[in-house]
Amino acid sequence: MKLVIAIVHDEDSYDVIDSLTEKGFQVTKLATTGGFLKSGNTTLIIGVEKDKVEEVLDIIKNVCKTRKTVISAPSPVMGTSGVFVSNPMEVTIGGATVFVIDVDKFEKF
Ligand code: 2BA
Repeated sequence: MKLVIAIVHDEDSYDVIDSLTEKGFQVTKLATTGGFLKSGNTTLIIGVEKDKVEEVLDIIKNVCKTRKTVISAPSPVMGTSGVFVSNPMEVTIGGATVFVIDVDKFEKF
């Protein structure tokens, strides 16, 4: 068995969950926060048999879109003069960041 951990955009999360559950996969949704943007995203955990991993990844790939966002990074000027100068920086987020890990043991009690 494998555990798929997929970090997706909040706006894609319900479509991904619907597509996965329609195909019979079980999903747990976690509300998470990206370390870089410090904004919300969604982490999905999906326990799945090894031979079904590609099907899960295809569903995630088909639903999740890349997005661009502009953030205000602090300018180096700030450190030397104390004056805040906004330094816009474009960041591309997702489609999805996915980890697939081995599961040693899976039980339901
Ligand atoms: P964030 O950490 O908020 O990152 C959002 C986006 O900002 C990233 O998109 C990436 O394009 C950019 N970014 C991240 N760190 C950066 C840096 N040090 N310098 C410049 N740009 C940077 P994605 O790569 O698509 O990642 C989306 C979210 O997936 C991340 O949100 C984070 O929550 C998660 N993630 C991505 N890679 C990860 C990893 N190796 N381990 C754990 N979580 C990860």
